[in-house]
Amino acid sequence: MMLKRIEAPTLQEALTKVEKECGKDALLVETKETHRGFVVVAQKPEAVIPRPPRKAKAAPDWTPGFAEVAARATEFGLSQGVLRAIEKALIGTQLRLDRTGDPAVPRVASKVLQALIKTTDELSGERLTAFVGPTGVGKTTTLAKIAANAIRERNESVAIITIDTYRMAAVEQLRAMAEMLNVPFEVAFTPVDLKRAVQKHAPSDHILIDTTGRSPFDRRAIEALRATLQTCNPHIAMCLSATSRRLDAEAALENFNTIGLDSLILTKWDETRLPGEALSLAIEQSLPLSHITLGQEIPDDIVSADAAALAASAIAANEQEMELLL
Ligand SMILES: Nc1nc2c(ncn2[C@@H]2O[C@H](COP(=O)(O)OP(=O)(O)OP(=O)(O)O)[C@@H](O)[C@H]2O)c(=O)[nH]1
Ligand SMILES: [Mg+2]
Repeated sequence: MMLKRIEAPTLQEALTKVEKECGKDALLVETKETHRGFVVVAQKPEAVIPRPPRKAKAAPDWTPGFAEVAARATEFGLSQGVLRAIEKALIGTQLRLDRTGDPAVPRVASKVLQALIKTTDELSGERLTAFVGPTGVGKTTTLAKIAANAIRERNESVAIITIDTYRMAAVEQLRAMAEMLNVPFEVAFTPVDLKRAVQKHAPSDHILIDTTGRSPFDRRAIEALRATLQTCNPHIAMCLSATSRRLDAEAALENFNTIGLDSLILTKWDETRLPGEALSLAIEQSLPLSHITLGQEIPDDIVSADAAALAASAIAANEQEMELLL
């Protein structure tokens, strides 16, 4: 705040000074009498940060039979757009939506949501995958989890390549992980290096490529990433933090999609109370989800995206309730 302290022997003189120094519309923050006269603390009007007008959020007018499901799913973060799509699908059925209390509504709503969530297990069959996304979303950690699980669960061979040479610490972070997993590790500084490294490890079941985190608004960096990855044409797995604000997540998906996204991994699911926001975005953008990551532990804190389980957690308050409904 730009405050000005003005002192004068009389209040009138102080106010005249305020007007002269801060203008006619100055705000008087404080006026007090002292043993020497008056002190006025004033604020220049242009220093006042205008508050955006608060838009009253209209309560969505759900059909009575759907309102309870909608309220619960909204608490999970599911968007109005997705909820409208579910409601629309229910209106076409024989369910009674004109009154509350039909126990079939959450069950059918969950099934509809399940159908809306596209999932893919392509990554487990993919030979060459690059992990892209904004800074710090968990690309490197997720890559390590996926590598470890391919080795542990399917006894497959993995090679790791990083093109994240932007920070040396990032190279060392991944080198340490590769050593821990006992898999070959390559650093590619140029597109030619990348091509060579991919050729060298062609016999591996999986080649996982780590990339530099980029601001979704740094179009040049994203374009450079696209051009580099084009040399080997990998499956592009986008990592998006489930904690991202909706508008930012939307921008991230839109801008990274210039690379051509094949699948989505929602990370940091454990760090948000509204995971439905990111889930809704995946649905709205028709991006298939491959994994959800739930913590920092490598390799345990990752699960394959399961549409039925995701829908159940979005619609039903708890599993017990879901069991009763099924
Ligand atoms: N709570 C939580 N933390 C995670 C998860 N995934 C990654 N992290 C943490 O997020 C931080 C950043 O992870 P990184 O894997 O380095 O992220 P990155 O996207 O590779 O980061 P840059 O390469 O710098 O862009 C680390 O502290 C990870 O342990 C997750 O699912 N949940
Ligand atoms: Mg990284």
